Amino acid sequence: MFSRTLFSYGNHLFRSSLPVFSKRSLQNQVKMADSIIKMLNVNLSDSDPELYDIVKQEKIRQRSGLELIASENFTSMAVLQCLGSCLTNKYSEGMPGQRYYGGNEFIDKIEILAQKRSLEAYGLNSEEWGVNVQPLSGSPANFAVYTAIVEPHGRIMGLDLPDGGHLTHGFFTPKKKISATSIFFESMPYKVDPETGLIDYDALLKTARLFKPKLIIAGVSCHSRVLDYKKFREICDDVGAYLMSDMAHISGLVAAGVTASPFEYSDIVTTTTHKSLRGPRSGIIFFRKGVRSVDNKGEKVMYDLENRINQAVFPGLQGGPHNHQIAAVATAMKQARTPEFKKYQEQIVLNAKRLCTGLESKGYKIVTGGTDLHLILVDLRNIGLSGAKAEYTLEQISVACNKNTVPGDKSAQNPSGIRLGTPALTTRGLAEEDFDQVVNFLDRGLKLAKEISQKSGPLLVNFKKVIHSDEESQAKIASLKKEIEAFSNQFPMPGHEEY
Ligand code: DSN
Repeated sequence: MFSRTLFSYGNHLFRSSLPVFSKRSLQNQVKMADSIIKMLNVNLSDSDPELYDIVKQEKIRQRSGLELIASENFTSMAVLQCLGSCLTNKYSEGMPGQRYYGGNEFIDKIEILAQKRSLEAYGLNSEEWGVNVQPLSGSPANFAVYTAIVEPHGRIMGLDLPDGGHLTHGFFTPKKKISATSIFFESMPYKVDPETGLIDYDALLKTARLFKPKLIIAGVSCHSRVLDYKKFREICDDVGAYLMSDMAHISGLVAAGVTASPFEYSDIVTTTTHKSLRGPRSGIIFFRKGVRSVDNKGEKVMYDLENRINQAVFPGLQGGPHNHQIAAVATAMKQARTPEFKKYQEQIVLNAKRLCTGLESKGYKIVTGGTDLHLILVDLRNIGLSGAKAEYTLEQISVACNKNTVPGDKSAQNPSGIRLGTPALTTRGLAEEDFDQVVNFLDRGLKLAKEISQKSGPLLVNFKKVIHSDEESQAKIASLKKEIEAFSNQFPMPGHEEY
């Protein structure tokens, strides 16, 4: 159409103001454009068979194995469609209505929808809470909060990583500052009681009074009990700190109302959106608005978190938001308000409890003696197996989980436990009786690991050698893997059939 319009004009003056194209060169250009578009419209399977094949193998792995990593899930077709949409093409630095790029009419609508639905999913009133849906994931969300409200080298307290906290909550070792939180801020960990595995709130209060942090984090990466947010609030008030709750692991359970909500007591709540919430990989920051406190003169002290947090995300730490992720968050938050989602979250907890009692009945020790949530932490010290050997053996039989420190562990490099979570398999429709079978597989896998460990001795490197060379061990692994894959393949998975 472009070429026809241009060549239909006979007016010399008009033509002289345009670049001069010959008919042939325009036809060539159109041809070239056609061939570029053709190339860009080729399916992955044809344009890059090598990569397509790897993606397909990953899909088969996800489907034929037992996915017990507590932080993973299988997201919906609607989320996958947002992630694979044209929204990935757009730059939109800034906030809705105040962008540094043109062409954001629809992107604004999407971000506003994601904000509105995020507040609704947690029953929040927009007078009291604001939300930023632009963080690329949980770690950037947490770092944006610290950047916003804690000055460089200001003080932060979070649960120690070996005790179940997250890296971004400030992890460092005597030899090295590991997390950027501990490099750019001063972090002081609090701990769980090594006997009970429960958070030691009295010790936290004592340390907080001495350390006087600007921010205390109530959040975990591996802890199976409900946090006492009220107690955290009291401790924060005692020392004048902000309370940030990182609900990444439990944000689906919170949205469904099947566990305690951190919102009542927190100043700030961060979350990822891909764990129990079952959305895309992304991050969100909720922050309080309105009155923070009343001073001794009776004057209201207002929260001033909104601009600080928004500016810490952009331009402080990030560039253009990932609009495909934000759209996917919007649709995941819509799903989170359905009755099916509530049932799903209830089933996650029922399944975790069944997994826990099943393993206990076979002699495994569960840290804290149980679970209220979506995960359990198995302490393998009483069976004499390291977390790494357990994880590696289970991986060989198509069971995915992760090695994890247990309270009292000296080294995060050589942890004594494994963390098991139920959100992903619950998405595939497994119910309690199916978890009895999962327990059976886990028990057989761990017994096999113990057997191999007796042949290999303590070192992981020798253990791996035995797994891959000892014929008897290999035969047992192959047979168990086959059984597990046959079991797992019975259950459906959401998403594209093709990949
Ligand atoms: N890596 C996540 C987890 O597995 O808990 C937390 O970010």
